[in-house]
Amino acid sequence: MRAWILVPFVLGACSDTPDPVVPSTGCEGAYDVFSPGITAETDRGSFTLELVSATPDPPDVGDNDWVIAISDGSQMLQGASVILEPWMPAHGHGLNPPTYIATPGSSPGEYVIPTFDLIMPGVWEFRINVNRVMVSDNAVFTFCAEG
Ligand SMILES: [Cu+2]
Repeated sequence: MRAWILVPFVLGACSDTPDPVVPSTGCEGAYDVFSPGITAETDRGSFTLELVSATPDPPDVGDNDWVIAISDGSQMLQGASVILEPWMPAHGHGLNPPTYIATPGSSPGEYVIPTFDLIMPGVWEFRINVNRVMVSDNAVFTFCAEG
């Protein structure tokens, strides 16, 4: 009888114990190899994103500056809301601030992402939401910051 009473207590104690496994900060798993001009389609095929330039090249720990060009399949997409959310899937965290709202770039369809500071090495997802009038769609670039 006593053993059955103890079981929930033991399970509860386990779930409060910090995970002893240290998440990887290495370049493991699936990620894209950066080169200027690399493209990504949005999930529902509404838009194509081109990562025109990244400083540093390739993306790395510390301050990063990106320019993205977006088309809708027939023409460059102007006047869109473009928001970047860097996310580290292996660790379940992003950055602070979590999101970066792009401003229009120097040519039609170009968007400049405000400087974002990658806080640690490892594989990062760069989740980008594009919203234009009634169409909202998402694309992801995945790169490893070697540090
Ligand atoms: Cu992390």
